This record gives sequence, C-alpha cells and structure tokens, in this order.
Amino acid sequence: MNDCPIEKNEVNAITAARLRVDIVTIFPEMLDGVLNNSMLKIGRDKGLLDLRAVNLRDYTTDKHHQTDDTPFGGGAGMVMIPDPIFRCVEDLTAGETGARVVLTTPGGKPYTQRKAEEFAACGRLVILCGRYEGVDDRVREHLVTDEVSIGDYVLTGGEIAAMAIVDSVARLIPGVLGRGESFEEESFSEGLLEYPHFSKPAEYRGWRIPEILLGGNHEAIRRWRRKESMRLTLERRPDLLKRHNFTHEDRKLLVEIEAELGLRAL
Ligand code: 6GU
Repeated sequence: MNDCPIEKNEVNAITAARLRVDIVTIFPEMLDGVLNNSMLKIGRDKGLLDLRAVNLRDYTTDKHHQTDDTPFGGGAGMVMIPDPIFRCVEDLTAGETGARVVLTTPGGKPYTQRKAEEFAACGRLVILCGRYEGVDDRVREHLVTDEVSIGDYVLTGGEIAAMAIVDSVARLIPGVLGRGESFEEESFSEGLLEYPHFSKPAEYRGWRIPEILLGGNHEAIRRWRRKESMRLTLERRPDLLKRHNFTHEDRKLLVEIEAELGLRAL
C-alpha cells in the first residue's frame, strides 16, 4: 500500500467517463464560487461533470427546518440529526447502486491521491458536509462508506474539504483538463514533489534562472528536473522518499544531492 499524495496514477486507467457529485450542506451558497469557475465550470459545460449543491434543509419535515439538536449525555454544541441526512441521501441515490457516501470530518482517514483515484473510478459521490460538533453516529455507521479528513487542522465545517475532494476527483475525469494542464506529467515523477518552474524573463530583478534551462539539452534538463524533484522531496517530504521506487538514476542523483549537502555543511 502506498498512500503518497503525488504518485503514479495507477487507478486512472479505469476512471469513469463522467462524474456526478451531490454535495449535501446547510450552506449551499458556499459552494457556488468553486463549482462555477475554472476547470469545474468547463467540465460541467462539457457535460463531463454533474456537480450539485444540495440544501439539507430541503429534507427536513418539521416547521423549523431543523437539522441539528442537543447531544444526548449533555455537553456543549449541537449534533446533526440523522433523519434529514438519511432522507436526503436515499432520495439522491434512489434506484442507484455503487455510490460512495463520503463524510467530511477531522476524525476521518487522511484524504490522499489514491482516494481521489478511487472516487474517480467510482464516478458517483454524495459528500456530506459535517457541521457543528459532529453528526449523529448512526449516519456514520449505517449510511457513510468513507470518512475523510483533508489534513491535521480543524475547519468550521466540511464544505471547504468537500470542495478540495470534488476538485481533486474532477481533474482525473478524462477531458476535464486540456492537454496543457494534463496530469500525465505528474504521473511521470511518481511520488516526488514537482521540480521548480520558470518562465519569462530569464532575468528578473537580477535573479537569473538556472542556466541549464536555456541550453536546449533536453536530456540534461530532464535530469536536472529529476534531481531538483528529489532534492525538494528530501528536504520537505522525506516520508514520501521512503515509499518511492528508486530507479538506478534516482540513486545516483540522491548521492549527488547528499554530497552537495555535505559540502554545504563544511
Ligand atoms: Cl474533512 N472537516 C473539518 N471540519 N475539518 C477538517 C477536515 C474536515 N479536514 C481537516 N480538517
């Protein structure tokens, strides 16, 4: 098992042709800006993405449209009650099989590129945005298929996490990204951080770009980029390097980098 976030896209080959995601929230307006701009907008316009913000309040049956209540056992804060959530998900997935029902929660499993690939392969998600102190545990136990967290910090609600999930899954659906933005390049540098990029001008405020990028020696440039990817990964994410499948060249590059680091320490 390799859960590294920027690895070879192994599940890509069986990515669904289209993606439908229902994002269930009590703040549907929070999602408008994200769903209606950039690649998600383009993917929707192309008919590849069917992304919907669903208002949980539409599935309440009481006159106050209540979605939360006090916790049994006491304590501060409110808990999202199960009935609107069950009714909502059952309505959205009626007549379907195989939908993944995702709960965003800081207590979930870490969300990774591997999970994004799995979701893209599925092609059908319902994302429940957790709010308040939490969600009645019967939702988690009897409705949810995946509980995910996007990192070790606390958000006020699951909406921003849901947007991160939608964006990362949508870009894996074929045709959502144009050739220019394609993710083929990153599968090439499997499990390593990206090398530094430079554009015009070649000198800006006296800062020159690495000379090798101006030379037109494609093999030398490829090797330099691989080495800089390795260097950045070693510095910032040594945990990724531990799981990396090193090529013969990678080992040589690593030896060079370590020698350079050793020299710097002198
Ligand atoms: Cl998925 N939800 C919330 N509320 N906070 C988070 C998170 C999710 N992931 C990291 N922090």
